[in-house]
Amino acid sequence: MSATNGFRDDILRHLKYSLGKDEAHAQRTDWRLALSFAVRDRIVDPWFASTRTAYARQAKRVYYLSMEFLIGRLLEDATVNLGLMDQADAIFDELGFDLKDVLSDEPDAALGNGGLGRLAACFLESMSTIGCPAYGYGIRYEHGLFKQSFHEGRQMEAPEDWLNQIHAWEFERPESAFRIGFGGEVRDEHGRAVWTPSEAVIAEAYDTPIIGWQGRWANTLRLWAAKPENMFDLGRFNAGDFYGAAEAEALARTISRVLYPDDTTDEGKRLRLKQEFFFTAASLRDILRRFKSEYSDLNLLPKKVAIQLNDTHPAIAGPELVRLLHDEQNLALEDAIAIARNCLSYTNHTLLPEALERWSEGLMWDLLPRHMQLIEAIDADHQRSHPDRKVAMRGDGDVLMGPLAFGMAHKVNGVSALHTDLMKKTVFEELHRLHPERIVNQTNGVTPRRWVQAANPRLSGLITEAIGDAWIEDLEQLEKLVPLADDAAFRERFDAAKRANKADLAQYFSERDMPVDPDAMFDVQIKRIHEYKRQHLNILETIALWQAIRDDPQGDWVPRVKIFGGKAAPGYFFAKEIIHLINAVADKINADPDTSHLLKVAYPANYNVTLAERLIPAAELSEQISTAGKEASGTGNMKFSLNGALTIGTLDGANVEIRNLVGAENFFLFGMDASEVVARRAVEGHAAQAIEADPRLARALDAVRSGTFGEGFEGIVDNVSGHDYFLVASDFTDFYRAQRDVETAYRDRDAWIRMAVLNTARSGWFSSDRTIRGYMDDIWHARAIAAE
Ligand code: GPW
Repeated sequence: MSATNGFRDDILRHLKYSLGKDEAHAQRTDWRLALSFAVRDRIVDPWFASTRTAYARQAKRVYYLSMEFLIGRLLEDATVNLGLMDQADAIFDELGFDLKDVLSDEPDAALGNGGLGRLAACFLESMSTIGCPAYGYGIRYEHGLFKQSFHEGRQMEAPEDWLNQIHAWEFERPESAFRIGFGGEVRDEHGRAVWTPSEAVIAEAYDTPIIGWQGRWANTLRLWAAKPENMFDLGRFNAGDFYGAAEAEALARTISRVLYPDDTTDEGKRLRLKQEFFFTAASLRDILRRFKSEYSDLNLLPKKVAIQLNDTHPAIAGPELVRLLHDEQNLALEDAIAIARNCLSYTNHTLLPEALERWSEGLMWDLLPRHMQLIEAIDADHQRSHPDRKVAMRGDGDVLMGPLAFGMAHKVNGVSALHTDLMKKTVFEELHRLHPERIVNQTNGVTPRRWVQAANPRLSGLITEAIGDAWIEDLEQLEKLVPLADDAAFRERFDAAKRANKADLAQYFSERDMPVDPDAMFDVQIKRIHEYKRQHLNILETIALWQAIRDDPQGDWVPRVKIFGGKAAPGYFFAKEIIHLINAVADKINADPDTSHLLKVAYPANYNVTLAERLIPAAELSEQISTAGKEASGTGNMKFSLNGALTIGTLDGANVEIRNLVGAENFFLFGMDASEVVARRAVEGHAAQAIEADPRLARALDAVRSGTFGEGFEGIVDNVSGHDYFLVASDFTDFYRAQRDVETAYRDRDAWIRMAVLNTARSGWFSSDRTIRGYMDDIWHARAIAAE
């Protein structure tokens, strides 16, 4: 019997008995599901063991509340973490299938927009790897982030439908359900506030186990689905009113129907507030239920429960926990506030004013009347203890969720050193002065299991051969690669891995009508489309480069493929214009017979986690070019550096820390820093000045304005040459210079690879394992344990 037999038998058994499929008729999806069930079987025991151990040890549990979990596919991650990849490969080989093909059948679970949601997913995996007892809590959106396609270069949005097939990873828990109310009124009953909501929905739990590296520990991701209190109105149905009979159900389900497609801008919609309260309230009730099943003294709560708020989206947790403790558990208000604060902590992910959530007091009174009373009380309580200061949780008729979350948290963290520093100096300046111990930094990280081990098998194989495999759970061991940067044979193999990844990507592009030269430099900017991320700076530089090549087609140019990927929020007009321009420039440049062997633009539609896993291992240049002071951290930047891409970037977010670690000589820096940005903005006519001073920029803008790439781009030209809040014009000249430095460096392939090796070798600090340990030590005071 070969070692794969048990596993193989399980796959075949699931195909037959769980899916009811005969081997002879099984399709790719059937095989994928059979494999998923067989892998899932192997998660259940460690999952139970973890849960039991956490109970037995009376361990403190961490609860990570997030509106978004951008998980992507789960099968490969789980298979890798259980060490089953080779077996699975061999089994499917025998069955006559390509494992890769089977894995790629899984839909990409896009229950998030971008960095914030992906960070939550990396954190879940790291907490399981470390053995930190934890639950992720969020919403089980029926429809994740929309599918993007391009029509005549413009973004089209189609609904995403990941639940339209068997979802192998979740367990429905109809017995774990809570009634969540909205609206209604608050009455005083003998000095006690009694809230009677006017409507209610049921939050029902769905659990997904998240297995850590080597299957030692598994935590739970618990997502809430909204269901009606009463399935349907039989009376109305029997009376022939079929629509009316189903109305209540449809309305209730709306709450978990769709993920809001906004990223760093707040829509301010009533439904969004309902979603936030819905999952936060259900999670808190679940947390209290679990706590009360083990302990009776509520004063123990902060010793046993740490609740992390992923941005302000779950910030209503402050007042809701106070309400549960005070109104429902009869603690004194001051005690309820103190206990809640000692359980809660809050991560801030942006300083952009338009992204700081605020809800009108009118809406709050209407939807959450008791919470509004408590917010007034919490605010007053805070004002009382600091009578000389004016730091309100309310302003201009709005509840300010940042200050509310700050006030109700014992720790508040930023996500990179620069961002945390700016938090202290800007949005939370006054609150920081009052509570100088409260703000701490936890620089973001990414899980090396998914972003190196699984996504880049060629590189991970090479690393493991060179230094053993301990790096997978102790990423700073990559340092051991540093001396190998000077080893010609190692560099050659590193280069070979990168070239093979590039060849795979070139193949993928060519199958999608985007032929590219696999020997050209692969220059990648993948992230949400946003003004502050400045994809328009990148495309203007592309235009200027194209014009320069056309001027001198015989020049010594470095062939390049400019790769873009990303979605725009459907209502974000300017971002959509940028997408249109990139596609229009791609059409023009790619069709230019004089330059297309030297410069191509590739913009694959529907960028998602799965596409990122394909692009990042093949990237050579990572574009991290946001206006300094605007990108809180970035996490893509870390994935690139780990996979041996060099960064061209500003001193923004975690770029600063990447550059410090990999070395300034291995990083292409350009542009103004955060304080220069502020000063520059005060210069009247800064954009016009910059354009006047740089004929290349002027010419690129002229080409756009005069219709070289078609019509409809006045908005972008007017913005860059007018108000230009994000200083595209002022940073252009230095960006162009840095891009030429990149080319000079790239010409010496061997020196380039040396720099790439050093990027990989010195990026080990960016593991989300390190980040989670930081949260555990500084914020949660939680300890890792081993399952028994
Ligand atoms: F606005 N981020 C995000 F702060 O992806 F809430 N979506 C969001 O809605 C917000 C932030 C919010 C990102 C940051 O832009 C990025 O810089 C950071 O690396 C990431 O969150 C994770 O911290």
